[in-house]
Amino acid sequence: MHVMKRRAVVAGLALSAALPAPLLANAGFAAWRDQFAARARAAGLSTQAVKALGQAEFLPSVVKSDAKPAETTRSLRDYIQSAASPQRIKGGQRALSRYPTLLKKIERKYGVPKEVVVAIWGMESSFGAVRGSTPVLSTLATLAYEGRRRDLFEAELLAALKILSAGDVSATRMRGSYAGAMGHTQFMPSSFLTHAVDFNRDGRRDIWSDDPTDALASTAAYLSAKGWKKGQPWAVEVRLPKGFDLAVTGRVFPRRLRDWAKIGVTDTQGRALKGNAQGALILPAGPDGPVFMIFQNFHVLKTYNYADSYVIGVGHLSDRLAGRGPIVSGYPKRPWGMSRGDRQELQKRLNALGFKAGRPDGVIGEKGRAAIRAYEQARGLRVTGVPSADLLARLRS
Ligand SMILES: [Ca+2]
Repeated sequence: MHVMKRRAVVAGLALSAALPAPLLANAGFAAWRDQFAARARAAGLSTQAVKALGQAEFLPSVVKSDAKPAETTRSLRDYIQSAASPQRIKGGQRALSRYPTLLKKIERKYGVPKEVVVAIWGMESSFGAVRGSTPVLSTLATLAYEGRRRDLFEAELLAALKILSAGDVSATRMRGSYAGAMGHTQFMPSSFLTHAVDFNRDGRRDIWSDDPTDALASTAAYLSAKGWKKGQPWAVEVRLPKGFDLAVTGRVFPRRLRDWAKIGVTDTQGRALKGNAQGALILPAGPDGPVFMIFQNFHVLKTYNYADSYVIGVGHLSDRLAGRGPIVSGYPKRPWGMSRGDRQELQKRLNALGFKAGRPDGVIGEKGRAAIRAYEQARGLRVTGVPSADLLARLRS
């Protein structure tokens, strides 16, 4: 869901804005809240919902959490090892064997593999163990009032009030994370309104209860609505031939599998790729790390959480739950043949020249590669989009 987006936004915020002087629960918040309640009343939301908003509190801890970088930058290897840890794989297997009928029904209805649904469940709340216990109205009201992304959080607050008006849950039970993400698979209220389903047909879309039925079905419904392609993987690990022209890699350059086969791309066993499915190559740890052929479902998962590492983590966990093996490739100590400091410098220098390479975190992804292509084009160089020590040397001179 937008959980993912939410996190990306939060991370961006942390960089772009210094935290204003400490905000206190004060008259300002109460006045803002009451004004918002009046708006909600005028918009036709239920008396009960409006009343619940009147009891929302300012939560300094939520502001503090929002100002903190969402995730320290971990290497791809660390991220994947934690996403698909033995413990989480075991938890996923337990979930699969605990809810076989439910998961089968969900898969049949929405076309999303049960392992993918369970993998998201594991990543978002450790299979329901950590769903978040902060009152959602207070969280969203605090974030909206605090103001760095007021429009976004006001919209989410309004969506939360609509959920209350619809009677899916009581304000007391409507709890979630410090970002307002709710339930087993951490839906933001706006995603809930569009995608949540009452799968057990008790008249309420209940993603908060211990019973994960509605939450898991809602997750599959969400992915289906975002274009999940039945029967296609999110990605497969592949191998590139020696001397492969890396200029053709990147999310923005899809080709048919059989066309990739023609230029020597194989599966990890060295077998030729077959078929007309469109795939693109991504190199999240450079050409010496794991190389993935990504498909449409990769992009679908990105709508849940925009970070490539998240998508790879969820996707790989789902593969493991489906009985497929670990990632074959090792991880280079120096992705793209550069130290982390050098990769960060490369990003900074491109940014300084007006080529938007993104946050200088040392992880050179699609944005960084697009910036390199733009730089190469502008300088009349061969356009490759490939980060390298030579390129850094050129940028320094
Ligand atoms: Ca229900």
